[in-house]
Amino acid sequence: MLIRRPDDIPPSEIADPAVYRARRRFMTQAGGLALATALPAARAAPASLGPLTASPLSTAEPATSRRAVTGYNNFYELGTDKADPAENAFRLRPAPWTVRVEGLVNKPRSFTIEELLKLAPLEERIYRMRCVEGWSMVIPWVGFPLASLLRQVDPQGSAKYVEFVSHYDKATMTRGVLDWPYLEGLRLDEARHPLTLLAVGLFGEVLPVQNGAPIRLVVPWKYGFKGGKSIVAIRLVEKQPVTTWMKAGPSEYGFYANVNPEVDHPRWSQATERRIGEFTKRRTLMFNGYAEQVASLYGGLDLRRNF
Ligand SMILES: Nc1nc2c(c(=O)[nH]1)N[C@H]1C(S)=C(S)[C@@H](COP(=O)(O)O)O[C@H]1N2
Ligand SMILES: [Mo]
Repeated sequence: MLIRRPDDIPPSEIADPAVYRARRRFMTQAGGLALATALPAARAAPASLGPLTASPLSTAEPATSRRAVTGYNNFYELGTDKADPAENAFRLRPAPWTVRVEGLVNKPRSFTIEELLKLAPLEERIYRMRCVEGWSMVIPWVGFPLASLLRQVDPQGSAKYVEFVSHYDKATMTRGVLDWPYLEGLRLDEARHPLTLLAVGLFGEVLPVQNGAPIRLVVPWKYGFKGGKSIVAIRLVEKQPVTTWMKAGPSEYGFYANVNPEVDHPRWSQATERRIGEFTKRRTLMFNGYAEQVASLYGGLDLRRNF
């Protein structure tokens, strides 16, 4: 195995060693590019291999423990208890992986994970996340804006919504419970919003399977369920998609699913939340604290009806 001498590495590439190791591990998992990155000819490494950019869009709040973030999950394909996804992680193989981007676009195509990582520099984005069930976390995601991917496929004028299809394999995953494959959706302007992330990692490391490896959606002003995991297809469509949770409970789960302390879920108050690791409840903030950036997307929309 070829190893670069320290003086082969431009200062711009020197990252936190943990981050660097994680990236190497990712590339190995993602299809054996590790060797290519070690070759001197590849010194001008693709942007996606550069150090993580710290994002001004990150919250300054302390991150939830890695243990909770990777051990307390909703990923029903891998079981319905919070501990199940971590335990059943071995059932999903995150490599090799491709994501089809199709529908109302001028340049439909499939992207391998390696290709996706080259689309934009990877950023660390520390986001508040809130589940409709009433718990919240602060998660240091690693990813790139979904907008960077959408630009590549050139959406047509008739495209108004984006549908996200998760991986499903009935031989190895939960049967029944929900309608599979798991589907999520966003309006095109929400999908293009700079806060909307495709995550490929957390805590500077490759995304664990239970968190949606190798690539998942993260939309911090919406309830956690909007963040489809282990995405295999992204479809640009004209009509508002019917998502998995809308099918499961149309009176409980709307298309928008914006965090809104003023509109309760029939079974859970949305006024307060329990931050995992804390004992006193917090007041839930409008749009999960991202109102300044996203409220303008919903001018004229009755958020009580469009929940
Ligand atoms: N494919 C898929 N994606 C999913 C889910 C799921 O069951 N399957 N659960 C959602 C819900 S309800 C939540 S709260 C978040 C949890 O993400 P996390 O486990 O990374 O915190 O994932 C969302 N994405
Ligand atoms: Mo959730």
